Amino acid sequence: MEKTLVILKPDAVQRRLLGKIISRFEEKGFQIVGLKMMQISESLARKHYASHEGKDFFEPLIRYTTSAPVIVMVLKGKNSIEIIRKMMGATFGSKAEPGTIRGDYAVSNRFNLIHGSDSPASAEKEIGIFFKEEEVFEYNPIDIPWVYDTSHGDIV
Ligand code: 3AN
Repeated sequence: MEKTLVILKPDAVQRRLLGKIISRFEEKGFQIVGLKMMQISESLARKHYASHEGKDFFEPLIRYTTSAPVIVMVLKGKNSIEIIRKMMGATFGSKAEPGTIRGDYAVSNRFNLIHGSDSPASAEKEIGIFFKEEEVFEYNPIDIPWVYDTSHGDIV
């Protein structure tokens, strides 16, 4: 079971798309183990997007990310990082396939609604940046034996 960080960016909040986007993850079978609203500070945004520092889109990206409140979530599930990246779609709304979150709800090459960790190492780092240990919960959802086949000891 893998954990990943998802950010519903300022445009998702402003456009009242939170329920629709969160529902997709719940309906798919992922478990929400952390969730809060916050306004990302400039220093936090710079830390989160440090790998893009110096690129021409970096400053606009920082302004966008810090412009209004966001929802940050920790989602848990088998292969959650890869599956959630697929559900998000390509980086640009204009290029993302229909059926994906960005493909269905975004057209912009900057306002792309959502962030999801891109590797286990990034997920661990990003969860640590945005959540205190006590803000990430351990609980057993009652439907797990129907979301996965757990009848043989492993999770399939
Ligand atoms: P993704 O969010 O799909 O993982 P990343 O991590 O490569 O994309 O980029 C982080 C953010 O930086 C993207 N969400 C997007 O807003 C912005 N970004 C990435 N590449 C570009 C680009 N070539 N032009 C403009 N903005 C970009």
